[in-house]
Amino acid sequence: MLQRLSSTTGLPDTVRQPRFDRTKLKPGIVHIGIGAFHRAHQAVFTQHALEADFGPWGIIAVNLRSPDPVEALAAQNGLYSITTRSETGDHSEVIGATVDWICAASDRARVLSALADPAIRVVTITVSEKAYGLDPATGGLDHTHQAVAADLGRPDAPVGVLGFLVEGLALRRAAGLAPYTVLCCDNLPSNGKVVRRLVLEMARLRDPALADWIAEKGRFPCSMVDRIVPAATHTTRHRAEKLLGAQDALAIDTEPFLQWVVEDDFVSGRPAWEAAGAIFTDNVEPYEKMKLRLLNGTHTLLAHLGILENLDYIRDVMAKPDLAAKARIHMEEVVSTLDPVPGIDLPAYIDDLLARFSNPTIDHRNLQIALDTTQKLPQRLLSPAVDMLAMGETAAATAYAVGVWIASVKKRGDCNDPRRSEVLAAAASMDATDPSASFFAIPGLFPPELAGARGWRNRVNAAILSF
Ligand code: CS2
Repeated sequence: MLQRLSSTTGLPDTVRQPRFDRTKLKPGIVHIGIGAFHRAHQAVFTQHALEADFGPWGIIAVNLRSPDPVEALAAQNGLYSITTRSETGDHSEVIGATVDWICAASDRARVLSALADPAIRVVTITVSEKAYGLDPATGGLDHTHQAVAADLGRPDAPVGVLGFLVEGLALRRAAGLAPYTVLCCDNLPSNGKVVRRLVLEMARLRDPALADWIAEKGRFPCSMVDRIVPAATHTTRHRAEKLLGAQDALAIDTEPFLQWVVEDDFVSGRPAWEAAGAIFTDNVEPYEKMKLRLLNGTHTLLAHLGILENLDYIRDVMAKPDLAAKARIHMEEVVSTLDPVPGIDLPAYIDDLLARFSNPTIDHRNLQIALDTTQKLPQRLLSPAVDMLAMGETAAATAYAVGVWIASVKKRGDCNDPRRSEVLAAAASMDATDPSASFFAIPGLFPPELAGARGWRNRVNAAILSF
């Protein structure tokens, strides 16, 4: 049996390795949520930034619940590989920017002491949309969210991302330290502003003076992140094993494309991520709107079309010309809701997205993208629909995409979603002539501008009835 990847593994020359001395790397970042996306995105940017401009920016990788990636990092001295895949071939790179690893569920104290450590200056986060406890109807804290409720009850024993952020900031304030910068890397619009509001709300409920201190001294830059990273499978690990000549339990496949647009507003410094290609700006909003509406909105459409057509992967959907055409139609409609994006040619961006979705070497499961659709609809499909109706447009493509979602839930008879029971109840009580009505009745899901737009709702119905 092959040995496990570790700092003593002799790797083939074809594998790109960290070009800095890992033994000299000190921690400066805590990252919360060490799923595949983080491993193929922020950790890669940090590795390349360290290569260009070495400094104390090693990552302490924290997972809130599952110990699996933490145990794997421990077994591999913090190393893992990414395989960048395209038609021109596979390229393997070992990432060594991670210097420590903690599972919060079993070692809360060590997470809190990392957050309270003056050496930590930035906390980056990828925990997915549903983990924040954001009430879509108010934009504020959802007190019924499990982790939010737990963290409000026991602020000194956090379990959720907000609880850890707030308790960590409280510890720093008590110690007379500066706060850390909180850098949200989840696909939420104005993600930094959203997290700032939620952190302040939670902090205010426990201590108004703490909230005032965070409001004054804390920084929550917005960021837009982009890279297609399918969940790893046995095939992914097998492929990595062949490239590395060693076993890598954390291996992931990803596409060549990589983008990070970050608001340059940090409390006390950051790695030279620009040396790795990150774009720093004082306004991320046009970039994130472009990405959420064109990439993610179309992804949601394609994923549910794929489910309806019994196709496994996004690339399978794109291989059907009639379905690929729907992706283009969707983007060409929604693009009219976007402001000009500095440095980006939108028609070329759309063409590039269609090519990225079609990458035949990327096995991105439709079911993975269909996960948590209720958490994704507002920013991906519903806000552009609201904008288009306000512009006097029919917003036909967004209505079609919402209809496709409803039809796919109905067909599957299941979904993996925090609002699963409500979604399945709506699917079970669909009216023959107004099939979307039970979905529009799910509290807080559709904004009033859409719930009251009869013409748009008729288009949703027509889409549902076409399947
Ligand atoms: C996808 C995203 O799973 C999903 O909902 O749309 O994860 C997408 O692959 C990334 O945002 C690409 O940057």
